[in-house]
Amino acid sequence: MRTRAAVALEAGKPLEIMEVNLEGPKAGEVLVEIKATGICHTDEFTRSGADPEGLFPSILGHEGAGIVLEVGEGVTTLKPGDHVIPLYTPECRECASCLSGKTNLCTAIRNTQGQGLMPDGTTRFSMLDGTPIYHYMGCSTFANHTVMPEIALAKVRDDAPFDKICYIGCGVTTGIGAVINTAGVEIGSTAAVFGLGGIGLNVIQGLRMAGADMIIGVDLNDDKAVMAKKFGMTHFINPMKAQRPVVQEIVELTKTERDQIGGVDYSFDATGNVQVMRDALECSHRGWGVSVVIGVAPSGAEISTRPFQLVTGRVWKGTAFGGAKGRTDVPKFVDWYMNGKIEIDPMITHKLSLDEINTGFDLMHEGKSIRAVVEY
Ligand code: NAD
Ligand code: AHE
Ligand code: ZN
Repeated sequence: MRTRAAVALEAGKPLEIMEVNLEGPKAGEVLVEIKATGICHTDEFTRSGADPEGLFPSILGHEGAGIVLEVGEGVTTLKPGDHVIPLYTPECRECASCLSGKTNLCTAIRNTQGQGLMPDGTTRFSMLDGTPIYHYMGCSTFANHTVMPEIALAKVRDDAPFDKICYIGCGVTTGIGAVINTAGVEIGSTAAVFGLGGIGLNVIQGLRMAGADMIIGVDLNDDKAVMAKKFGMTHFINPMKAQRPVVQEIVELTKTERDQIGGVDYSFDATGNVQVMRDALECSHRGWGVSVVIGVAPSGAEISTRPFQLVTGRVWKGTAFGGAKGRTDVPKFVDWYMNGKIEIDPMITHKLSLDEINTGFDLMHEGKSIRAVVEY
């Protein structure tokens, strides 16, 4: 079949909207009509050329929602008409990682996924002249139709709006999951969140759900504080305007009469900046602070700190997709949204057509959007 897609032809160039060829689903695969997709900073990370795994030409996008149109041979858990959310972290329930019960990082198809290919080592997308187009994070939601492995689709209830629940495909689950699954934040905790964008706001939402007492937001853009306050941020620091280095600011803010050491119980990087990751670790409390890296850093970037920071009890962790097991947990997130337990609507600041998708990237760069969602 043919479908319309925004294709990343070269690193650093705007996406080009065009008709592409899409082959039907092979065994174990599913054809999905994408109804809506968010634009995550990770899409920009890859589009810009900063991603060591970036491939071109490719169809980016990994935060979608849609409807199953056709299933390939052997597919048993999905049927045409089912509503689904694509998973860049699949859940096969059979690999050593899934069976370990210790991680959400299913390894069943990670190798081919990282090479922009379907599990059989081929691509379903091509240009009209036959040039193959790579898949992206196993999803490619910047196409109106995509083919995905059955194990990389979460079946969700069919009364949930696509233009909102697409965000559960990455940002919402990553942010809330980082708090609940990865950090395991307890009621009454203190926390700092670096970067108040599409991920950081969901970390804040997760912290409020977990019952954190003090939620310190850090961003270079003052405008981001407005929404963060609505989601539960109690204090805001703009490091460019603060009197002291941000680590010191946070340590002072968290000192109490009884605790003269200071530092937050939990911190989260949602910027992808390695210096920020260091600050996030170092503002966490001596003896027990846990700092979670969420942001993805450009090719070649490395984190560093004095080992003393770890010797003295701080723990540095990372999270992908908020530690969520996609097929199991994503339908629950959708229920939480539909039942009013979590909020999504205010964070979707812009709705665009596929033809306007590059505007979504511009808005992100200008710091004007939280999530821009493309509706097909
Ligand atoms: P975003 O662009 O919406 O938000 C980033 C925010 O960070 C912005 O508000 C920006 O002003 C702020 N910021 C940038 N530099 C800063 C600095 N030095 N100090 C303080 N604030 C700073 O991006 P997003 O979609 O929220 O994504 C955030 C990061 O999370 C990206 O690196 C993205 O690739 C990553 N991410 C990771 C996962 C995962 O599973 N680990 C999932 C989704 C996104
Ligand atoms: N390709 C990058 C890594 C990017 C990365 O860490 N991706 C996250 C999801 S970000 C979603 O917005 C992830 O899931 N990582 C685990 C994995 O297996 O990719 C690089 O640096 O090579
Ligand atoms: Zn993402």
